[in-house]
Amino acid sequence: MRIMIALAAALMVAGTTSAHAAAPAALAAPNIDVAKVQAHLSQFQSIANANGGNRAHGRPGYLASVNWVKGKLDAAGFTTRVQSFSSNGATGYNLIADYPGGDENNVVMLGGHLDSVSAGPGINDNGTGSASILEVALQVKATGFAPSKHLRFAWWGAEELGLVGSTYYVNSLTTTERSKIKTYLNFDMTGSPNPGYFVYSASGQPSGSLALQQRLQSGFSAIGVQTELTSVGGRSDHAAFARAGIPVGGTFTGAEGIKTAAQAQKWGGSSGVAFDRCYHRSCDTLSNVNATALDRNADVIASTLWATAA
Ligand code: DPN
Ligand code: ZN
Repeated sequence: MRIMIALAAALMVAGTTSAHAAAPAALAAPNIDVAKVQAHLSQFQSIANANGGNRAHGRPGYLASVNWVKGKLDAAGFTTRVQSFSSNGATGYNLIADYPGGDENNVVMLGGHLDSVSAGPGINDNGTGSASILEVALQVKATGFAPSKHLRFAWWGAEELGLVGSTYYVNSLTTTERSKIKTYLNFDMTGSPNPGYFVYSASGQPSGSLALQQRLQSGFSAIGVQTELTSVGGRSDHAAFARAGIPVGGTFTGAEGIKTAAQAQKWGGSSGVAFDRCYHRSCDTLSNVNATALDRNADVIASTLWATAA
């Protein structure tokens, strides 16, 4: 406050009294370095390679993934917690990471599922969303972002068994804790090899979701990328949050759906071919990721987080 008074006084001396000039400049969101996101994907691939080829719920590659992400966050000063639950006769884990500071009554949450199917390493589904929110979290710390809101990141377990981890988390919250979460943004498959650029439609979602949809859309238009809206309905981890009345949003580059001619015209890639031909297959490896889509989505995740949490 003292700085603002001094600034206003200086401006008055200079003969300009614009209140706008005295407002503190908002810190710009960082451009996320896709090479760093790709390095995290390589770790997930190595973890799968060392654990029977997958990172699935109930298999050693899943817990190894949790421990690796947790180590990165702990080293960056996040407050982490592993929440366990039981599903299908095995223990599952959610990893929750809070960034110290901000208004704890106004929480902005970002999440994605960390488990793969048992058929393969799950690099696009969902190493991509997991690695991207990890790098965004690390950049929050690296840039010294001090948002007015409180930031929480989550890596969900057992999504592939039916959104089990995220549902368990939302159900585990008290009414008070739940009401503090004002935003949930979900990132599930953000580097599909034949990518589309989809933003979750706010239609039918809790009020407040439209602002998130629009912020994600503006993030893409700012980098010159056209988007389409998609109704992901109950197909990913935002669903439990939406059911609890929490505004939700997210991005998606496509799964088993087929790219149309109009979409190929708009986005490049191959029409008549799935957005991700290796969806839920053993070939969902490091080579199953489009680096441009991965990069653009990571940048939009960062710009949307900065704009939402400021
Ligand atoms: N939930 C994704 C999966 O893990 O299989 C697929 C998906 C994501 C489908 C987002 C639609 C929208
Ligand atoms: Zn999947």
